[in-house]
Order: sequence, then structure tokens, then C-alpha cells
Amino acid sequence: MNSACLVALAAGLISVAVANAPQGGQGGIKLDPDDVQVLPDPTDDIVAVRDGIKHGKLDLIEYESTTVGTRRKANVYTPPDYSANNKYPVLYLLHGIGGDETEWSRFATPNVLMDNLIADGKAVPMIIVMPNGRAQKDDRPIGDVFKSAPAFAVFEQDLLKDLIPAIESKYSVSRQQKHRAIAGLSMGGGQSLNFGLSHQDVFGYIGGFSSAPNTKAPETLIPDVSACKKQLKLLYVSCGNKDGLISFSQKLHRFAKANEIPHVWNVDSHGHDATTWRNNLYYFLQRAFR
Ligand code: FER
Repeated sequence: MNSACLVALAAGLISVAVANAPQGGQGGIKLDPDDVQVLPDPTDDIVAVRDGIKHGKLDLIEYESTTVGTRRKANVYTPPDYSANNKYPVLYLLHGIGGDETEWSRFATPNVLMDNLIADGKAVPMIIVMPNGRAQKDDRPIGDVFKSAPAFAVFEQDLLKDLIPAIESKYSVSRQQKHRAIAGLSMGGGQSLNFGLSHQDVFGYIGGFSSAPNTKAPETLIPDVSACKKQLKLLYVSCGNKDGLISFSQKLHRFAKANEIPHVWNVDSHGHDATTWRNNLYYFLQRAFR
């Protein structure tokens, strides 16, 4: 087994341990009648590498972080025929507590999802930035990864002050709210909801998949319901009905529902695992920038 596999295995074990932890602390899994799957599980061929279609590129880039005081890494997908003559929308895609800038590629191959969706005319060509959401000097996911939880909050500054400006100077991208999206899994789902909903002037499209306990209370994230309804273009919330962390997503869904904030609420029958993240990313990509 190579080191990438070991890391993936460790991340998987963390996820499983988290989701199967004694339920009392996280409130357990209690499903409401509207906690249902609204988007069917797609078939595995969504991630099949196809011949005869154009493929985008995946590059590992580095940017200067004034927040952390280091050069930090991010994986960046550019779509087929990327050209400086166009201005592209950008999705910032955030990993979980045991992951890093490679995690989404291992769990869901977003480049393959995108290549296929673009070829089928089902998604807008976009740039996908997969950074390391652990904003601290040693940002490798080793040892007790829960000790780095505070660094996932610090990443808000790294993202806004360092990463977004770096992406916007390096690539030919739009700087408009309607062309910026943020989404993530678990810890990265919580980050996406926290950062996205607190900066709705920056991000128009927000997705939280299986969001973790770092997710702030809905009342804190959306203090002004009518401003949210005017600005936000997409709120996408999903979780598996076997995921012990579902209460964090349910709270946001219930708040959005009570306040008539349009949103996608997709409760599939997975746990805290890569299948639900891949499937929900697949649907999020089709709804972004539309
Ligand atoms: C926690 C349980 C799970 C927590 C974070 C997680 C910060 C994150 C899990 C993941 O990203 O997979 O109590 O606290």
C-alpha cells in the first residue's frame, strides 16, 4: 500500500469513527418526514474517464499566505480549452478534518466529474480550487487531526485575504459574487456554510455536504433573512441518513424552511462517506453558476 492509500485509509477511518461515535454527544439520528432524498444516487459512470471528450487539467499550485506566513498548496482544475480570452467562475472546494488539498481528488475525482458534465452540456465550465483548509504552518493531516480544528476556522482569513486574490491574479476569472461558489465535505462543509453565509457578498453559491460540528448556528449565519433571499443564488445542504452528524445539517435546513429561504435539502441513505460527497458534488456542480 502506498502512502496516498494510507492517508486515504486513515481519513476514511476518522470519518467512520466520527459518524459511528456514540450518538448522545451529537444528538443522535432523528429523521423528520421531510428528511428525504430528492436527488437519486447517480450511477458510477459519472466518474468514468471517457475517451473522445475533452479533458481539463489539474495543477498543484502554491500561493503566499500572509495569514499563516508560509507558501501554501492548492490543487486547481482548469476546464478543457481554458483560455485567457474567457472569464471563468470559480468553485472553492474544501476537504474534511483528515484531508488536505488532495482529498477531493481521491474521494470524488472532481476533474473527471467536470469533464463529463461539460461534455454533456450539464455544467458551466468553471475553475475548481481545492486548497488545504487547515491554516497553520504544519498543515499535513498527521497525528491527532482533531487538534488542528482551530486552524480550520483560521482558514477564513487565508481564503479571503490570500487564496482568492492569488487565484484571481493567476487565472482569468470573474470577480463577481455570482461567479464564486464555495462547497465542502464535513469539516469543509461547516467551513463553506460558515464562510459562505457570513460573506454572501463574496459567494453566490454555497454547499455543505455532511457538515461537521464546526457549523455555526443558522441564526448566527443568517441574521438577515431578507438580505439572504435577495443575494444568495444557491444554498445546497446534504447529508446521509446514517451519518451521526446529520443534526448540524438538519438545523440549517429547518431554519431555511421556516424562513422560506430556497435551498436544496438532499438526505440520501449513505453514512459519513465518500459516496455521498461524490454524488452531492455531482449535483452541486450542475446547479452552480446557473
Ligand atoms: C467533531 C466531529 C467531526 C468535529 C469535527 C468533525 C470539530 C469532522 C469530521 C470530518 O471532517 O470528517 O466533533 O469537531
